[in-house]
Amino acid sequence: MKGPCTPDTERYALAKLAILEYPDPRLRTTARPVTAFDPGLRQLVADMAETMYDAPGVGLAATQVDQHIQLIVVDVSETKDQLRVFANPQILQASEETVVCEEGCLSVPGIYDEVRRPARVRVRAQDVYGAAFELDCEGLLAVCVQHEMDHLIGKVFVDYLSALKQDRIRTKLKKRRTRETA
Ligand code: K2U
Ligand code: ZN
Repeated sequence: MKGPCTPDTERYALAKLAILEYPDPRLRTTARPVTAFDPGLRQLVADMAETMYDAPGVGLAATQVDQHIQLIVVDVSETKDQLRVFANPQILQASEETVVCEEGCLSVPGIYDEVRRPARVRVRAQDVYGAAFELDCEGLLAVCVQHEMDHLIGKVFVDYLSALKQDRIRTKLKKRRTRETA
């Protein structure tokens, strides 16, 4: 897959990575900053993008593939050819205005529920070469970036739901896993 962030000089064999499933405790890990902007990072980005597109999803955090560094990939485009890579993302500003969006998560398969988040965020991050940038996000991009950045601090969208709903989700996923492994 040759994405916008992959220069011609570097081509990668792609791998679909295993996605950790809630309530796996590794999803609660706080990611550490990215410091090595090297071919290894670009390989991980290529594999995360492949995994995200295959799922399919519009975002994926390194935490979800058991790599505990501050790295997320996002592509909310219709054409699925606008991959955005955020290393060491920080939210600089968030709007007072909020939106409620029905969210899902590749780590919580089959579960969808409403979460309220700031409608617009200004994000500062580094690209895959370490170059800093700032981006104003709104719409699905704003929701997705906030959802992915939550993963980097060990948060999953179900944490915003009631204790009762969280209990039901854990029971439902446990039953499904038991059925699948039976
Ligand atoms: O697991 C993930 O982190 C990928 C998430 C990203 C996301 C969650 C909520 C809202 C927007 C993005 C999703 O599983 S990707 C699947 C999806 C696709 C379109 C809209 C919502 C969710
Ligand atoms: Zn998620």
